[in-house]
Amino acid sequence: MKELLTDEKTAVTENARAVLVGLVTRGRDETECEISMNELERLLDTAGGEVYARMVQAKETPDIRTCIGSGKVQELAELCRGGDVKLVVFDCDLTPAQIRNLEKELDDGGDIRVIDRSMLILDIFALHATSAEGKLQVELAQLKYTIPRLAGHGAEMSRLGGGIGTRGPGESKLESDRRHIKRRIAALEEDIRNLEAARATQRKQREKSGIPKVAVAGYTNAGKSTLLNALTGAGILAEDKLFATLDPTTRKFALPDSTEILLTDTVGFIRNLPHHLISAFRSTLEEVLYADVILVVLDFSDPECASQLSVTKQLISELGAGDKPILYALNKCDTRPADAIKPADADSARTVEISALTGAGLDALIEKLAEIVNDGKRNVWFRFGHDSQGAAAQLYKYAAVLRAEYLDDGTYLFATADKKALGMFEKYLSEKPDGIDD
Ligand SMILES: Nc1nc2c(ncn2[C@@H]2O[C@H](COP(=O)(O)OP(=O)(O)OP(=O)(O)O)[C@@H](O)[C@H]2O)c(=O)[nH]1
Ligand SMILES: [Mg+2]
Repeated sequence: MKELLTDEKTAVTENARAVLVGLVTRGRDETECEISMNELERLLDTAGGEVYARMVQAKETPDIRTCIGSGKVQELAELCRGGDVKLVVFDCDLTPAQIRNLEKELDDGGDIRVIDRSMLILDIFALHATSAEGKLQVELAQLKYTIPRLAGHGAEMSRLGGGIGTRGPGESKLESDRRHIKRRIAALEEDIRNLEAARATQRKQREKSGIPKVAVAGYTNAGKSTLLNALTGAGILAEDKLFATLDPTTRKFALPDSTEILLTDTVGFIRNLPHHLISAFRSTLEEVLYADVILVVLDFSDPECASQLSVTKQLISELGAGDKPILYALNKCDTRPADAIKPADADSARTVEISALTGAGLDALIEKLAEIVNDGKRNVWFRFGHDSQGAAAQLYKYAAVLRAEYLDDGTYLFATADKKALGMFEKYLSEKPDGIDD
């Protein structure tokens, strides 16, 4: 069977106008709904569409038939008719039956398409997948999403899709044979397993080399790729779009003490990430599992910084990497509001404000990273006055002394000290003495 994801199906329909629909329910208050709707608008923009109008209904529980109440469906139909809108995007997940009912009731002979948040995210993934593995993962996620939705779709399935929510497997192909799709899913899973095996071999080689691994993770659009580019000149596509990066990229980076580390850029997180997407992209998302340290990048200029961090931390722990040391980079400090509050969820001793764009704070970030990578070891200067020469001799026992300078005001020792040594010799910690070469 021919690969379903073809270029023809990933063509963007620019400026598709859409009505966005959200629900304020018992478990989801107005603020939460608004945050999620703002994000939905950005997702739509990334997919190449634009918002015509938003509609929000407060409802204890979603309607089984149409998600929103019947009065609202009529209102929505009028809104679409008035604006000649052919696309409706629901912020919550819709069942196949809800999609069918809504499309039927909204449609007065036209061709209104109803999709949900998951389908929109899948669409963006289809648009941004570049590597073979990425494309396979997207196709798998789309097929897994589609198959339970095939039941009862009957003749409607023959409508050939186009534009937002239809990228990937074309509907007319899907109707042709359900078994075909199941076989395709099995074949995709097999291909992905093979690629995973190749990736595991690479990973093992890296592990053997003993080079510490740092995964750059965080909410989508936080600036992960920009940071990796700034540090290593990796040349990864970084842009003001959600999910610009789908494939992990790894680059070597030398810390100031010349320890080499591997930095890996990873796919971004988002709230309400569809589960089938997590399972299809598991091997890509799992990069954080094999890291020694996770560098969480946050967009400090975004008012939602704190909630984005909690989504990020939750996903990291769901992936099984919750016990790894984390360093927090509060990025975009060049454009953050003056009164931005540091998220309480981030360990303040391990938080550095940076701008991946201007380079501000990157030295401090690298220093902190080196500290964590070396498990608290730091390269520091100590000064021992003339009456503390005994202590200076002791330092040689507890730390690796890299350099000694005998100056008028005492002996200066530059050493790699671990936590214990740093504690023992804390009172001798010193600035680098003036007038000596690097
Ligand atoms: N002002 C400002 N913009 C930044 C900074 N870092 C990144 N950006 C911008 O933020 C946008 C997203 O950056 P990316 O590096 O693509 O973000 P990402 O986290 O890799 O995003 P995804 O791969 O889409 O998940 C781009 O337009 C960057 O130019 C920063 O420090 N300051
Ligand atoms: Mg990126």
